[in-house]
Amino acid sequence: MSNWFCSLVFFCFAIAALDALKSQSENNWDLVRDNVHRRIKDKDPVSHSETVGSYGSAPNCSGIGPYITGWYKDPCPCHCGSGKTTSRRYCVWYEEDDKIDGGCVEKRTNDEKAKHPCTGALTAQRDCFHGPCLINTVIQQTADIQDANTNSDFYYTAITKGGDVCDVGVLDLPNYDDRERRNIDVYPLSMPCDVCMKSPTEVFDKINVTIVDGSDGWMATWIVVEVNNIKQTYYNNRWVDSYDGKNYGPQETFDHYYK
Ligand SMILES: [Ca+2]
Ligand SMILES: [Ca+2]
Repeated sequence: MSNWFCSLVFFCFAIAALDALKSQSENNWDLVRDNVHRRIKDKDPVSHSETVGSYGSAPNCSGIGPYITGWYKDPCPCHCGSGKTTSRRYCVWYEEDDKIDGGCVEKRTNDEKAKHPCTGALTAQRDCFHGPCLINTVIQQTADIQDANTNSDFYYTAITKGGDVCDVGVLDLPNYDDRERRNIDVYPLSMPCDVCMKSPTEVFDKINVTIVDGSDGWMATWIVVEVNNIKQTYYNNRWVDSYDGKNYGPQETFDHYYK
C-alpha cells in the first residue's frame, strides 16, 4: 500500500471522528438547553427579576456559547380593560469553575442591569387587553334641601385607583326632568370603559362631576356607580356650581368612605 493511500485513509477516519464528536457535543448542548428551559419554567420565570445566579453545571464549557431564551409572557395585570405588562427573557451562559471537577457552571439572569454576555434587551413592555370593563348603571339622589335641584348639564368621569379615567359623559334622561329635589334618577348605561381594573371586585376610586352648561348649581345626596356588576356609593356634600367657592366648585369629586 502506498504512503499517499495510507494518509488518505487516516485523514478520512480523522474527519469522521471529529464529526462524531461535534455531533455528540451538539446533542449534549441541546440536552443542556432543554434542561435550562425546564428549570426556568419550574421557577415561575415571570413573577420575579433575577440577578446573576448559578444553576447546575455542564460537563464542559466547550462549544456552549451564551444564548437568550424565548420571551416569558407575564400575565396581564388587568381583570378588564387594557394595560401594560413586562415580558422577560433570560441570558444563559457558562463559566469554567475550578471547584467543579472538569466542569462548567451555568449562569443566567433576566435582570437588564446585571452584567451578562448576551446582546439584546432582556425585558420588553407589551400591551395587554382583557376585554372592556362595563359600567352597568349610574343612580343618584338629589339632596332634600332648597335649591338642590337643577336644570344644568353635568359631565361625569370615573377614575380608578391606578388613575385611569373613564369618560361617562353627560347624563341626561330624555323626556324626564333630571336632578329634582329628593328625586332618584337611574341611568342604565351598559357602557364599555377602557380602564385597567385589577380584580373582579375593584370599583372606581372616585367620580368627578363637572357642570358644563348653565350656572344652576346642583347638590346630590349620593351617587351610585355600578361597574362589572359591583355597586359603590360616592358622596360629596358640596355644590357642583359654575363658580369656585368655599362650599362649591365647577368640578366636585365624589368619594367613597371605604378604601
Ligand atoms: Ca332638573
Ligand atoms: Ca332630562
